[in-house]
Amino acid sequence: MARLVVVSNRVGPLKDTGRAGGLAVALVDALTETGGIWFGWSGDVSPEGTFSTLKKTRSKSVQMVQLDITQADYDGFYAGYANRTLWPVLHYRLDLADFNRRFEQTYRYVNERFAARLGPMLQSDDVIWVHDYHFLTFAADLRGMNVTNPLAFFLHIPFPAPEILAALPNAKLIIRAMLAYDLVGFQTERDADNFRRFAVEEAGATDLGDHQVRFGDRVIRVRAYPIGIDADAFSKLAMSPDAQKHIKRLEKLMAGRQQIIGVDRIDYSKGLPERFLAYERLLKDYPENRGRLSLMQIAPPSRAELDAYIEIRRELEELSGRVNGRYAELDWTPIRFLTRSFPRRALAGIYRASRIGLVTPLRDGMNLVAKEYVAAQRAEDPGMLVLSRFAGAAEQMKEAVIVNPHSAEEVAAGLQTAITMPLDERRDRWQLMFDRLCQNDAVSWSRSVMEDVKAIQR
Ligand code: ADQ
Repeated sequence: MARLVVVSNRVGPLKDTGRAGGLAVALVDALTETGGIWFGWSGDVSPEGTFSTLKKTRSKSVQMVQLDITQADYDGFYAGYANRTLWPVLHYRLDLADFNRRFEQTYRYVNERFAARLGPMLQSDDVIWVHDYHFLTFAADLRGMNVTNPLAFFLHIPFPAPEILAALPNAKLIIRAMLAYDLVGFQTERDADNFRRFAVEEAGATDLGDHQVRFGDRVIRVRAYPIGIDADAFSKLAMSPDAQKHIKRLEKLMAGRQQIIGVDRIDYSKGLPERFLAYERLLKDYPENRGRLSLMQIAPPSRAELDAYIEIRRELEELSGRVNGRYAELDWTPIRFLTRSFPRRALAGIYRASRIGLVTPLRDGMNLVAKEYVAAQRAEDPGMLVLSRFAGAAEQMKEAVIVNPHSAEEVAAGLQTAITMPLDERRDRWQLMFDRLCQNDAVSWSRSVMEDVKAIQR
């Protein structure tokens, strides 16, 4: 069986530490099946950068290979082009994008350097699977080194409409470089469609139908592979003694009241200030919830060095202070805002103890929190998911209460629908979502990408 080589910005963990998410589990599973290499950035910055000695660790048939970058690479490639240019543009936020030629040059250079370091490790029948927006141009660099192996790519974040992407300088060149992959996978049909349209309308590709485009003499498969979670394992985790401990603690604290839960990295794509405003609106428009339904928002800071993130955190602290100041009672706090991370089993318990899962990104590739929340519920009395129409997950979780996160009124009304939903209806909706989660789990996701890339006629 052909070996698998996975390339992603951060690597591992190879062993399930209890913190690993569905993605790491699915990739380790795929790698273990065939044996292979997981290649990426070490997370370290050193003066030698991509010329440093490779850091290698092995667990059974899987080898982890990591590489440093320099401070200049970090600034231009990671903090620069990846997070200040591509992240906002791909999330439809042209207003936040920083277009800087140096960033783009460093990004292309770091992609080239990673390809140069991976090249010598490749065997002729390896299948290579590259992940996410850090490595859009990686395949073109490998092809430039005469690598002819099957190359698959998966984008974890959204792919915007061509009208948005056209604002990115050199978008055409970046997309043409992406057409050096054999398979380009997205979270949703809409994302795949947006890519196909840009490739055809702007980059000179031809649509062949049946999820394929032609570019030069190459045929590229472009389609949606919605990522899943390990639903069965997560559901069991929510019933584990450790999760029960958290459930008991929370139930004691809530003393018969109910809770809405939000869990997100602090990021402008997650719509957190809008969420706090919608909850405030709920207390105003539906006063029967005062003193009875609180909001717990768990949000570990991410990429804390970027100003945009510091600003959101400040805004959230201010908003929660305002809502709490206005509505808190002696024995009731409306918003609890926790800026820390939790082990997965604790999270599973927190989801299970919460009557509503509130997931309202302004844009999100998929959103695994929505799936984890549903997987963690009690079959006999499940909580309800209130989900943004702009999360990729909304394409598959139509039984959730779907809302427009930009409208505080609409989200408040959605919350009210969820909180008053009769048990029978909650059970029916939950069962449909849970069954679908189990059928489309993380392992079946990686298998379908692998099957498709291997089936490509070359
Ligand atoms: P993210 O933007 O990170 O992922 P998401 O899909 O919600 O978003 O995944 C977050 C993960 O981190 C979840 O597994 C969640 O449980 C965990 N997490 C969040 N806050 C936590 C906390 N405080 N403590 C512990 N764990 C926490 C990107 C894309 C998404 C896409 C995924 C996977 O932006 O759209 O769904 O990749 O492809």
